[in-house]
Amino acid sequence: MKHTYTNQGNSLIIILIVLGVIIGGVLYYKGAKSEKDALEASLPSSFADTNTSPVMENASPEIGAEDTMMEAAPLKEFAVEGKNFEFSVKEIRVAKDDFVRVNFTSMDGTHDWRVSGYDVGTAVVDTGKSSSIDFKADTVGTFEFYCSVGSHRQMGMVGKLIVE
Ligand SMILES: [Cu+2]
Repeated sequence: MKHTYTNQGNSLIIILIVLGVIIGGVLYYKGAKSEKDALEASLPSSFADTNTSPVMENASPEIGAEDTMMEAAPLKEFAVEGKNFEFSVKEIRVAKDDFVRVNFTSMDGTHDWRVSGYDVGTAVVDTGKSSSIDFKADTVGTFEFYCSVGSHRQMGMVGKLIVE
């Protein structure tokens, strides 16, 4: 008799626990759903309509601005022209860890712009064509930049990249 009573007591506790879990689950689901609805309701002016409504692009310029990588370090940009057989810029000086962009244009002949010791360079371009290269100046030192076409380097198509 006592044994049976104990079992009934245990069953009641189990039923209460199961009910609690079910009720808790329903409440959690509703809560999550309303959070999701609230999130979606706050989005139309930014993410939700970005793909379908180009007009909205200017409405949310602040989105992602804080995450922009370009703000991490300054971008130092240089325009370099090449001809037979010299560069318009003989020396490029930057600070360590600067992001460097070289916009190279051939004014006459087929040339490129490469940095010895950095293993970076533009494409080889013909007269009137341009090519750009981006790199991070992460190694301090003085490096020779040069044109890798034919014997242009030996003929004087060189300069100095100084990272300090
Ligand atoms: Cu050249």
